[in-house]
Amino acid sequence: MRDLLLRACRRQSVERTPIWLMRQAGRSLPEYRALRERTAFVTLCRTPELAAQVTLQPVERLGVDAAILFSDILVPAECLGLRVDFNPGPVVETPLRTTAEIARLHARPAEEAVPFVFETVRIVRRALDGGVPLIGFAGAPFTLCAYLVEGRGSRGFSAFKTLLYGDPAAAHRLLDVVTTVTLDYLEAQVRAGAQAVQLFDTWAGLLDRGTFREFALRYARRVLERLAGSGVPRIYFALNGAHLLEDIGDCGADAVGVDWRVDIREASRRLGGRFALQGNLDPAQLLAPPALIEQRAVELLVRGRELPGHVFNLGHGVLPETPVEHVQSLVEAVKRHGAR
Ligand code: 1CP
Repeated sequence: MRDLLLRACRRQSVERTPIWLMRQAGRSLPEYRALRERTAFVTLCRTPELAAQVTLQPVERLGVDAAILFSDILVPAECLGLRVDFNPGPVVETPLRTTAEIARLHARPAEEAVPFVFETVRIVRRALDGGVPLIGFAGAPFTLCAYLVEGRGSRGFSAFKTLLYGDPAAAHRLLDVVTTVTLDYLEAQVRAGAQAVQLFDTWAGLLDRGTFREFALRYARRVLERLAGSGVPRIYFALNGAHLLEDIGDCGADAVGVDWRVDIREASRRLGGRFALQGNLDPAQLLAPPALIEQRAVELLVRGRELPGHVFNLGHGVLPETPVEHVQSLVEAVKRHGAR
């Protein structure tokens, strides 16, 4: 197996810095756009053969060192009986707003509620056949709850914050149920064959340190610590989390993703030097000409050599308008200059 990613996450020695990219599947790939012209996003997520095909597209086209399961963070909402549409981001049909709605929630086992996810994992693993590892993922409990309460992506998530600050007991009850669902969902991905997992805490950066610890970190840590026994590397990524790094040091993961707003060496210091780091090129750098992309890649690789482990990635997802040739040139540059 080409296990550079797994070894880098575990801070073991690697011959070369591995690279994969958040949102490496999706609109920047012509073959994804072609499939999407004919097929709705939810259908892609719910049809194992199609989801597997999309998962594999960037591995074939870009030569990245890992595949990441193609799905969406809102898929496990189905374990709670909640309906989600995509337009293009997730929209929850009836957002959870009252204590009574939260008290009524009941979690079904993920293997029963969303079996297509685990079938996708099995198909991808067979197709990869000992090649690059497959990363499973979930939204962190805080971020998933943000969508369940707000109903959709939002600038400040004020409905969600109204619940957090106005009725913390109900918020904790919701976070608790969602944590159970998230853990079950990730454990089932690992049983099906996922070889690493990433927890995306996309909206955690909306919080100050104290509320981050209370409503986000606590629940992410519960998921990550309970996955320790599964033996797969665990990555925690909080977007916009530079002000939270000292706290993120308590997340219980093997590796921490950082966005581009912070120098990755400073991030490592503030995390106590205890983690492999993943990141952190600004996704918009990929809009520049390939020669400049190569320069930025080399600079980041040099910084990465000072870390206990480095997984090259962007600081957030590939922008849909990125020319695929530019993404390819980034991967080639990391492979050419990434010896460690
Ligand atoms: O129209 C389309 O084709 C759909 C666009 C799209 C795609 C390609 C969405 C809707 N989701 C995805 C796939 C996806 N989502 C992956 C696949 C694997 C890969 O990275 O290649 C992953 C890991 C996610 C996770 C995800 N979905 C996150 C966490 C990571 C992040 O980006 O911060 C979040 C916040 C979402 C919500 C979401 N889903 C889709 C969109 C456009 C959004 C964000 C916008 C919003 O909040 O409204």
